[in-house]
Amino acid sequence: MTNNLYSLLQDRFLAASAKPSLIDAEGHGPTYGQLDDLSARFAAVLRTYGVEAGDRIVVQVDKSVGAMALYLGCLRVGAIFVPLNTAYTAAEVDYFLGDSEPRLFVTRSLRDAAADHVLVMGNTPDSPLWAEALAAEPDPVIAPRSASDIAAILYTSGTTGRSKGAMLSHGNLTSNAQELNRLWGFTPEDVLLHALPVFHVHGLFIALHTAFLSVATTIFVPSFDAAQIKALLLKATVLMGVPTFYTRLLALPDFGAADCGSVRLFISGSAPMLAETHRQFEARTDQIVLERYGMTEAGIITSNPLDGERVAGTVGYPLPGVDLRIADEQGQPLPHDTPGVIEIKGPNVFGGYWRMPEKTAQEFRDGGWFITGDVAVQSSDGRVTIVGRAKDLIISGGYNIYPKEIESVLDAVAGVAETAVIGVPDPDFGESVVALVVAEKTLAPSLADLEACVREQLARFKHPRKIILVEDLPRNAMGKVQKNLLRDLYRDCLKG
Ligand code: MLC
Ligand code: AMP
Repeated sequence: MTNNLYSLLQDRFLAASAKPSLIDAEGHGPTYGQLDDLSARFAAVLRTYGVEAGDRIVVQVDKSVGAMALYLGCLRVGAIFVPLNTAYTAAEVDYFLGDSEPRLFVTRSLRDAAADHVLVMGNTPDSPLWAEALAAEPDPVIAPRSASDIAAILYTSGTTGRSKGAMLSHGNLTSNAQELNRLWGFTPEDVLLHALPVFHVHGLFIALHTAFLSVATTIFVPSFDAAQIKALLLKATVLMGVPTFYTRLLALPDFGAADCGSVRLFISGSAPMLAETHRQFEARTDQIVLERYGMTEAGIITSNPLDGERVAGTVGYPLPGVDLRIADEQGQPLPHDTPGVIEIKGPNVFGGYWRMPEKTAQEFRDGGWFITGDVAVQSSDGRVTIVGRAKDLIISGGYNIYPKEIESVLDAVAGVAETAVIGVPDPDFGESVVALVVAEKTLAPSLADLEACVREQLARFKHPRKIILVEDLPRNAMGKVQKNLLRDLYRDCLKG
């Protein structure tokens, strides 16, 4: 018996082979049978490049049916899929290639890179790798995999500024997909509206695996455009998104209940949704958004209920099979209603960071508890409310941005003495990045130098919306920069 996730998906796909799988806004796209066939062709091509089970395949391509067939092809071969944000700069990508040592790097345009083979794929079937797959004979073999074999590595930035590759196994992905399928009541009649990127767990695993397992049809659009989503909601039953999706829909003056008649479920996560957004959404649409909480390292961890009460500002209950506790800094469990860090254990929790045993050991406690870094309270009935973060992290439009990474880039600019990067409230993205820079006494850097350096090295979404030169940074008695004071001081600096 194999635990390859694709074997489970294939059973479902072939039982509903005539059903549309991933369709575009006009309703065109492969059936589940055709998606299975296309993934077998990608698997054949991977094997011609010598890809074997356990090899890494780094993929930085646009969202498309071909990209998803490539992902499924990797599962078939037992290769490890390593998706990268399309916004990453060459400098960022080079780090991931060096760290993961892939057999193949699939990219949008040809470039020199540290991989055995560099293959090009665009978002149309005539682009090189996709065309090669279409011309190949389907390879029906599905590599046997155990539940603990790695299916994907997803890089997440770290508080040290160095990205870590979270290793997710076939067992991790399968258990979370099955649980969510039940919990959110997915059926083959569902139509999922999908506007998320497919290089993060939200768009790739949480959304797609759930739809795939129930052979629901997915309307698969390249990115989020509020007016287009409003129109497509008329054909959908479920929308999954980050809070920015909902604030942008609410910003459309004519968005309301008439647009949502066929939708049974609106789900939000990846960042906190303001209680005010929940309230406005319900007032405008008569629908209560179901908020859930997740993480790259574990997929979905808690969810508000499908049938019970959905409470704004809370993230609901631990998924069945997930053990969750609120603990102090030493890992001692705390009583109900007492703030502490969320620690979790369960079949969805990753096995560790790629080639970083020490980092992995730091983030797990004895007994296998993973320290999430999110601060929450849990009420006596088990409901979890996130109240803060123990990790220095900014979440902008659902993307995680680690201040340390930006500080390291700015610190290296000539004339910079020290820096502090903070998140300030932003009505669209939830939080936005602001950098405070202290210049050296003798040589001050220009704003243009600082901006140029950031532009060259970091993806656009990480760029500070404002860089402010300051005299000094406030510190506590231990000499640590007091970011909470800076966040208060500069909270309105982007306004006006
Ligand atoms: C785009 N930009 C962003 C940004 N997205 N800047 C900061 N934060 C973001 N999230 C940049 C663009 O490059 C552009 O630069 C400018 O900001 C404005 O772009 P836009 O056109 O308004 O943005 P858009 O392309 O519409 O994207 C916004 C978005 C997108 C919210 C739709 O960011 C998105 O899809 N986010 C989802 C992220 C996600 O999937 N997270 C899940 C992580 S998994 P310029 O040059 O034009 O100024 C996870 C676990 C879990 O967290 O629980 O799910
Ligand atoms: P990522 O590492 O990109 O997977 O982001 C995971 C982080 O997003 C979590 O550790 C939380 O800090 C945050 N997050 C996800 N969902 C929610 C939510 N519903 N409310 C608050 N924070 C969330």
